[in-house]
Amino acid sequence: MAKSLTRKIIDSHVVEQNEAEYALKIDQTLTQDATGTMAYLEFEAIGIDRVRTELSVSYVDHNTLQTGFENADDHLFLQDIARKYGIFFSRPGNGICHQVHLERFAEPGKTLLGSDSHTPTAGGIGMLAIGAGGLDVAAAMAGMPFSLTMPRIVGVFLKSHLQDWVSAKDIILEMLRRFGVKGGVGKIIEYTGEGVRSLSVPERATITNMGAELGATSSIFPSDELTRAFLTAQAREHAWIPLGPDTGAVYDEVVEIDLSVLEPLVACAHSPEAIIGVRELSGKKVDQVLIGSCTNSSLKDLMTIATLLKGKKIHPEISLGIAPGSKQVLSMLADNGALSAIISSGARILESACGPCIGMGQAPRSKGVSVRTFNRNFKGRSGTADAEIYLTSPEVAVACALNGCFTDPRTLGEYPHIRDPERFAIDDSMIIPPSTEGTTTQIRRGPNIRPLPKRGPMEDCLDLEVLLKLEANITTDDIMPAGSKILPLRSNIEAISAYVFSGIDPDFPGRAKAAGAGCILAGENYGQGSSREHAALAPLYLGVKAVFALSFARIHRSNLINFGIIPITISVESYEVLKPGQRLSVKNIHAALTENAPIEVFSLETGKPLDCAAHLSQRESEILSTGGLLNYIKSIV
Ligand code: MIC
Ligand code: SF4
Repeated sequence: MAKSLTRKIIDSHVVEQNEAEYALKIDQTLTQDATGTMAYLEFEAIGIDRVRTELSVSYVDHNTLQTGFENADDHLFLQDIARKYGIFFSRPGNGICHQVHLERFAEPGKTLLGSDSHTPTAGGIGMLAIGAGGLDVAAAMAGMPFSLTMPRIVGVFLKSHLQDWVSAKDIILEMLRRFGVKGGVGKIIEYTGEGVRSLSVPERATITNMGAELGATSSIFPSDELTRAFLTAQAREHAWIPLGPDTGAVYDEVVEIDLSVLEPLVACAHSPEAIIGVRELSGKKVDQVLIGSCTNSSLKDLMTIATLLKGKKIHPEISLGIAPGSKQVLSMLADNGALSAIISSGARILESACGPCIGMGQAPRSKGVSVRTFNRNFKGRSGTADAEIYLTSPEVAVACALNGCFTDPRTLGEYPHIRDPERFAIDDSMIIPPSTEGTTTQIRRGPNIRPLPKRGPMEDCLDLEVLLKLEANITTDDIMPAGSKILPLRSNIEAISAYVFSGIDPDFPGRAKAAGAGCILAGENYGQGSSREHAALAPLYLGVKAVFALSFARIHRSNLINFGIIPITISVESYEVLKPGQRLSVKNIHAALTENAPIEVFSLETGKPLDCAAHLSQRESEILSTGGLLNYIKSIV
């Protein structure tokens, strides 16, 4: 049978397969600092001397705003861990993990598991790259395969090519317009067709990056001559292999996008799926414009905006912030003079890091309107609860910065066609290679780096209070918010647990602790967004033992299982009758986990059964029985 590209990579990496799941060999891993400290505490707990992957990289890009000792201590801890266990360490200032990984490490045909939901960015180079919780990444670093339910493979056929002023961001916004934030759940999105040939690797990476917002397991492009040109320009031609789908490859679903009819689009506040054409917003006042993030901070993106800003000044009512994605991009802008055009326009230059994308500075004014080239605009994520965040391409963002209001970039005149250089400036001095004398390294652990919370084996019966009833599409930012105040607590579960659901219900932590054991009730797609396992670990610390939801987002569901919280699917009827404060009894858990018997859930108020099911694979049941993935790994090694 003619195979898709995804299928080829899966087939070449399958180490075990049963009806429900595929276990894949993982070639490379990446972590970032905000999820990395936990991932490495978990790796230490597994007790292996050295990573067993082909390549593992630890990046520092999220927690770079050092308002106290915590983040700097974390950076040192991560640097020591990398030295000890054979991991490359990308120092703070070197750039955003996904941008740097694409430039310096990603390889077509290989697999990558990263403790960040935007890991699929590397799919732009033809790699099967998947986001996961830190513990799954720790297990992969220990040489264990990564299991996933076989996703449906969607072939997206790109036809023709984009018009001037319409860019790669508009392709992924079009996908979000058509399919929404749940549209990619359980799917790998494979881009193919003649239109692929008009998109460079960084443009492809913008699209695969934001496949995370569709809820997709991964997104991928073929590896072709343009991939070869990119790798050659990065002095990594040796990593290139040609790789694409067979002619007539069979897909589970097929989508067609005619690139020539796309228009500049915008994702409106507060969801990446609230898409409209920029024309419809024309004239609406904008207060802030931010350019950067792992979605749109490549050299091409930044050269485009520098060319558009050259010789002009931004609107006096606009604050424009620019964070180049990597040190490579920033130093090339400095060397070729583009940085000076950006600075002269009135832009504020931020360091090469996630920065405002994760609420680390640049919070907009109250009720402000902020236009960003980022990938997420969940309410409150910017640091200003009542601000409206809009997601756009760099072209739209610059047009807004120049005019002070939403502006169709097609009014700006001639389009600057920027091409990638034949050779990028290569200087890996901010990446510390693994040391050969790792074992003697002493790990420096600051006082905020606290041991992992432990959980014993699964109980057979649980009495749980319904602590909170939530709507659909609850994000991990809702569950465990980020931002400059909370992010420095990522290495300290006890401290960070005080902020669980703080944007929705500040009393939640106190109520959960008082209840002793509790559960959360939610609508569809519970836990969409980030891979942060703190959204499972911190609720666990507060006594949450189960989550009842109409459906779950993939990474968060795995994180719940990894920490011994049972994800239970509930019917709409049962969801509707339940109220916060009611008590539930969950029975027969052992039989449900070991013999596939139905899990039994009763309302303690009415004595009536609820319509629930725990759809677990055998591996997931075994993990839950032992009380989580760490206990499970210890039970099998
Ligand atoms: C995000 O964009 O939400 C983050 C911050 O990069 C997260 C990871 C984290 O919470 O540390 C992600 O996307 O997984
Ligand atoms: Fe960083 Fe934002 Fe990308 Fe997350 S989405 S990795 S916070 S730049």
